[in-house]
Amino acid sequence: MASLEPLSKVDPEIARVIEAERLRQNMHLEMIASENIASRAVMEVQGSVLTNKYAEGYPDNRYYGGCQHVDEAEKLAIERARALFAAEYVNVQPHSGSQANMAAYFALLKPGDTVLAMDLCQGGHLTHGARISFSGQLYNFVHYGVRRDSGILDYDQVEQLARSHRPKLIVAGASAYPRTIDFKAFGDIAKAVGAFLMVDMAHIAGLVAVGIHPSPLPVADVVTSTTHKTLRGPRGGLLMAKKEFAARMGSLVFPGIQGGPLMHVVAAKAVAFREAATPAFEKYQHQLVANAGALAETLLQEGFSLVAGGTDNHMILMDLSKTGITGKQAEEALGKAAIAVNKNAIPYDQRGPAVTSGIRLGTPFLTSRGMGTEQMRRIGTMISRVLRRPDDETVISKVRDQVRQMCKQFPLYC
Ligand code: DSN
Repeated sequence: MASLEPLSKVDPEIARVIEAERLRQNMHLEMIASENIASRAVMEVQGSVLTNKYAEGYPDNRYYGGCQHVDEAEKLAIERARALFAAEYVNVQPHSGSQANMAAYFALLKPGDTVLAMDLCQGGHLTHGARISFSGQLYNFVHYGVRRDSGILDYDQVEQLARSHRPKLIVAGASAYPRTIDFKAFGDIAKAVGAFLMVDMAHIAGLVAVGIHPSPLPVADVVTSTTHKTLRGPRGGLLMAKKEFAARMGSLVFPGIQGGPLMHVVAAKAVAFREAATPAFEKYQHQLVANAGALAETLLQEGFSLVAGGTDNHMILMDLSKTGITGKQAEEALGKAAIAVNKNAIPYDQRGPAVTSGIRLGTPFLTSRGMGTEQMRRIGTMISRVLRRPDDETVISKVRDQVRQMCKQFPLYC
């Protein structure tokens, strides 16, 4: 018989890990741009009996019996995502953003085909053709980047590379780009060279859902995303496409690259899409963008350089190349002050990815705790103090105390 004992009794070691991580999240300023706080409802679904169910296939067409209830959950998830993003075809089964991208590539390309995407070192994604990823090994990726003078996407370069390489697919979307992406410009270029256009909107999906960022859906053949970044759902992937790609995308996700869908996560995605259609979520998205703006303004006033001069979205990329400290040192010093960020390559970085000359900051997590622009200004000042004296334990300790005070005022789950 399956045990009804609580985790603390069955496995005290893992129970301790969870409690320690809960405390860490509660007592740190979590500023990783791709992280967020899932709602209690989303977590409740993930810890539900749906985790017990096998449901290979799609609603009303499964390889297992007893799927009537999980079918309903998946249909709800599909319908809600379709309404939220005005999508023609939706697949909620990809386990991750990487697998959504893999399914899209397999559906549109043959090994060796040429693809044009943003370089990881310029702010792109790992699965957009980095050599260490399956994508870079299977396909002939050509990369575009941002302009050296402005840090803004170089649409002229995209067009020129598209015309000279004639890619079968153009990929737009970024993991470290703080400005609005002109999806229409990408659409026009793709059309001009007869390429498919795929947009990976993982970072900005929440902003797109409420209309703060222009949607890629009207111009892209395929749109992929994760559901746990600004969208604030469970950790997972999402794939949307024009209806002519529906059958191919469906068979590539399952059985092409995945087996049974994680029905507890699929149902949690349905909950997240419902939450994302509420006025409260729209208000939250506006607040996280305002928060990023206030933080950027403070850091600029403190004399720091920001890639692309600031932000239009939820993230900031600090350029530390003229400060004498590396991204790695900055991440470590801020970590000691209980501020969690990630070192990140800046465009044209002279240092390697394990060191870098930048750090990436994001506001989704802190905004979900209820913090506003006033807190962001204070955090900007704290970050500045630490980065000016990264080896000064007294400064770090004082900032850590301030962080703790702020965290107590904005508990993780009130
Ligand atoms: N690893 C993700 C991020 O942190 O941005 C990219 O998908």
